[in-house]
Amino acid sequence: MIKLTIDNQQVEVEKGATVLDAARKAGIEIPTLCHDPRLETSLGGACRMCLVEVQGARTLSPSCTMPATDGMVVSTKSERVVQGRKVVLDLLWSRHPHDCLTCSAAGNCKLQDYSFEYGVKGSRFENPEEEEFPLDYSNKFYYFDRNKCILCGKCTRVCNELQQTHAIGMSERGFETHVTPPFDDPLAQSKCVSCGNCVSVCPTGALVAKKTDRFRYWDVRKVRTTCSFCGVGCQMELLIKGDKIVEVQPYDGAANNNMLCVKGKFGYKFVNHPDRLKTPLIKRDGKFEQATWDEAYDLIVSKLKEAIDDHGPDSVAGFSSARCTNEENYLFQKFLRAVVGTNNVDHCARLCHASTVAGLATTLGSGAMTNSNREALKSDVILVSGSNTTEAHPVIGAHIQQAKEKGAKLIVAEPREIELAKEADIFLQIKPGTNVAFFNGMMHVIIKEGLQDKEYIAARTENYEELEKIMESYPPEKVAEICGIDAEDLIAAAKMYAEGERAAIYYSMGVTQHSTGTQGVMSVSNLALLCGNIGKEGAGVNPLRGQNNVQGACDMGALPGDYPGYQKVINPEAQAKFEKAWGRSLNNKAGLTITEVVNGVEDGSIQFLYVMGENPAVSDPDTTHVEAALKKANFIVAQDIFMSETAEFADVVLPAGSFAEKDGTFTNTERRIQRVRQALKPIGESKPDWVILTELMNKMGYEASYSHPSEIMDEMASVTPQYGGISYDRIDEEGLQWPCPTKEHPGTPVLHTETMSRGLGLFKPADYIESAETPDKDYPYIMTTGRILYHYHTRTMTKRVKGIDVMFPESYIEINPITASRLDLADGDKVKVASRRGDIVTTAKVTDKVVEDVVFMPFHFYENGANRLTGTALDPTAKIPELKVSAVRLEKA
Ligand SMILES: Nc1nc2c(c(=O)[nH]1)N[C@H]1C(S)=C(S)[C@@H](COP(=O)(O)OP(=O)(O)OC[C@H]3O[C@@H](n4cnc5c(=O)[nH]c(N)nc54)[C@H](O)[C@@H]3O)O[C@H]1N2
Ligand SMILES: Nc1nc2c(c(=O)[nH]1)N[C@H]1C(S)=C(S)[C@@H](COP(=O)(O)OP(=O)(O)OC[C@H]3O[C@@H](n4cnc5c(=O)[nH]c(N)nc54)[C@H](O)[C@@H]3O)O[C@H]1N2
Ligand code: SF4
Ligand code: SF4
Ligand code: SF4
Ligand SMILES: [Mo]
Repeated sequence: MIKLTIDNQQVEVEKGATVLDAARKAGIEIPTLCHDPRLETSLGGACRMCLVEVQGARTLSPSCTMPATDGMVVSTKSERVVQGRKVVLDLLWSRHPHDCLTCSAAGNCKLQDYSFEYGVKGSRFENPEEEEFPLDYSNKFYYFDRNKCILCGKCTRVCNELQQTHAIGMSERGFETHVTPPFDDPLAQSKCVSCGNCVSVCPTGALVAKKTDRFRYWDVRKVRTTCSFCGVGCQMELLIKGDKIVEVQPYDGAANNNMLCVKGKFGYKFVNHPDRLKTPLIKRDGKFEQATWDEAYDLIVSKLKEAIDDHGPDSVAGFSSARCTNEENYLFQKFLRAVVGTNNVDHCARLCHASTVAGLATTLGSGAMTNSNREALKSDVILVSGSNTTEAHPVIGAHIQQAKEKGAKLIVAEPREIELAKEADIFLQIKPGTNVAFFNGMMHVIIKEGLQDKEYIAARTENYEELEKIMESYPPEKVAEICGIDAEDLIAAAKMYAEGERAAIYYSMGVTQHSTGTQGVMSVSNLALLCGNIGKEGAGVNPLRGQNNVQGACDMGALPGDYPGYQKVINPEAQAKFEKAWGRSLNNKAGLTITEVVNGVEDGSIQFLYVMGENPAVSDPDTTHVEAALKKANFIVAQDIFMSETAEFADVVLPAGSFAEKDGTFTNTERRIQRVRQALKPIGESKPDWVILTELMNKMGYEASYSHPSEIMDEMASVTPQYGGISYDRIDEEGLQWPCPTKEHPGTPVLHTETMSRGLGLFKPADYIESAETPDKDYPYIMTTGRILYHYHTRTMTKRVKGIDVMFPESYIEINPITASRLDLADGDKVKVASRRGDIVTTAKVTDKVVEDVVFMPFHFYENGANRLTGTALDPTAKIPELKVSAVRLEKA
């Protein structure tokens, strides 16, 4: 430890700390314009606002780069220091417009604040001839005003060091220095991904979010909450003026390190969009009419009772929502199980990580991400497969890129040349549907080279013999042939992974959404076990969970076979436990999955379907079939924040409050339970989902009296062992990671450290099986589907964010240039795409991201959507559809 004196105060800090760190530790405020604790210290010191005086030194020094040393005596407020800072401000004003009166950054500007504090009104050095630079207004979400730039360099460093997009830098020298994309291109033509992380750190009004509402920063309220898009679980503050969100700023949560992506930062405008559902609607003669809550409830209750009485409780089914809170998911499944008497409850995890839940539960005993978001920074090798991380989990993608820049090795196994593939040490462009062969090939090489972790295998696993036997038949040449890769690359990747001390695997839909998805997941687990990579910091098997609360929806038992906490409905002890807790006798037959419910709706065995926060008319495979079923349905309730394509088929539509209008919790991909806080009154007559569900329980004669979601949390913690120690008090500032069984438990960042949840890690080898559909003469191309950075799923929210909608208004298909020329297609041409399910006309996007016989479509669109083409082949264990492989035919339209 190092001891120094600052402003007569004794301070002790670790070696390596700067004087600024030491002062902050002692609670002494030193002004800074360019400092950000996340950035590399040695590159700081640009603004010189943090000058301090060190006893014995001739000149003042910036405290942010000066190492604290033993015995140092520092003054942060001496007359010399104050004069020095005034000169800094004076110089800044010499080139800065006096626009504070009309500047939209006023109130959120450090230059303004410090000028006030130090009494600096303008500059002695002012140059009235200064030319005025035009604004760069080209980006859809923010603009750059070079006139207000003070060259602190924070934005460029955030973009380069943290976000890792390298879109902007400092150009030229001396008086001409300025922030810009390469070649002085406009921002819109740069690599910028509109994350806004530069905007969030700009200390002045140089980088500013475009605003639709004029507001002053001193007029807004800030409400801390959790992002409602993806599973990274970024923490943010909503800036509220009146009844509107006017801006979003990142907050420094454990999962996001003060970063956001474009959706979190700029995608909030759906909340106050005029299209929000504002009253209940009842369909009469094919047309929706406004109704009161009582009318809607009465109709729902009578139809629900009719279905139960005439056809039994199993004629009722519900889709719960990974967009809703834990508390709402808990109530939804409780409603179906305890009030209706059926286990027919499922949600989008079925289309997503059902194979992870099944696969990892078998091999490790817990179907969740083993490690934490920011542990990528501790890995020395990172293998990414079937995860387009920088687009689907952007903040985790940035962490992986940071790790790579710090020296970690990166291996990417993917059918598309995604962003991470461009930076990878080894990129294996595997054919869609060949994961099991690929992972088996990796293991074959590792075993052959003797690189497996023999001690770990002996101590912590079982069934190794079977693995060794099956892997024998996957020599690199054979696997290379199946996967369409180079055998040498496979060998090199296997060695690189095996030689890592802390080798992490990140995977997502490219592994799970296959008819062999569960085997793909278990193969990932086999590979990690083989090299002793489970139970270790910086390593692990990391399924990136997709939706903001899909981890929580699974944890809460929105699954047909599981009560909260994965307690099985077929287990009599679990049944007895919940019968006691809920005071009703419960059904011990596992319920139906999403795709089975859709079939049931079509054949009439499901009479009543309750859809809360899901949009299967767009997100389920084979849209034509789904629509036919929904059209035939006897009775549908849709509870949503917008009139979704699914809600159009409903008989009753209930308007729900969005994430900004309710309290609750979301559980992110790293199992962290984080608070969601109400910032606005529900829009119109809408009600938070938990209120609707509570009222419906009572209407159905089941007493429920929750006055706040924290009471639901307390009930659910009492029946869910993993959440046993969670309460709102404990997670107020920082969320906790489950398992957290008791009030004293600190939460669990890394799973399976001592033993696996199931005891020993189980090797579950499988042979490679082809996808259900492979290309043939009639349908010669493999189509794979997925996401893009800007849109979120079925676009109910992102199509209502203007900037996003303008950029990606309609569906398209990625086609390799050779394939395009074979079909006489140019970029932007219309192309007809047909599969065995149907055909669509979309726009060709010619790119070498995909290889010749593979095409890719984002699935976000309803019109000419990818799911018109996808099929319903299922993984037999997890019942997840094969959304990643369909055979298609292309022709110029
Ligand atoms: N911007 C945005 N972010 C999102 C979402 C969103 O809609 N928009 N949705 C969220 C949700 S719910 C989820 S589940 C996640 C999904 O996150 P990801 O799984 O990362 O997203 P996808 O684009 O579906 O698929 C990832 C990659 O799998 C590859 N792939 C296709 N077939 C195969 C294969 O056979 N093997 C391998 N190894 N790879 C293959 C595709 O080329 C694609 O790049 O994203 C979450 N984040
Ligand atoms: N071809 C293809 N299809 C796919 C995939 C793929 O990769 N390829 N991926 C699949 C995956 S991984 C997933 S997760 C699914 C996602 O499929 P869905 O879950 O159906 O998609 P979302 O658009 O997220 O639907 C959520 C709905 O909830 C509403 N909503 C938002 N917030 C709230 C709220 O607070 N309360 C209520 N009541 N409603 C709310 C939204 O308006 C929207 O209508 O799609 C799947 N479909
Ligand atoms: S950037 Fe700050 S100092 Fe400059 S005009 Fe705007 S509020 Fe004033
Ligand atoms: S918005 Fe993000 S990607 Fe674009 S310049 Fe700023 S930090 Fe870089
Ligand atoms: S990375 Fe995910 S959680 Fe974070 S801001 Fe983006 S969408 Fe929201
Ligand atoms: Mo998902």
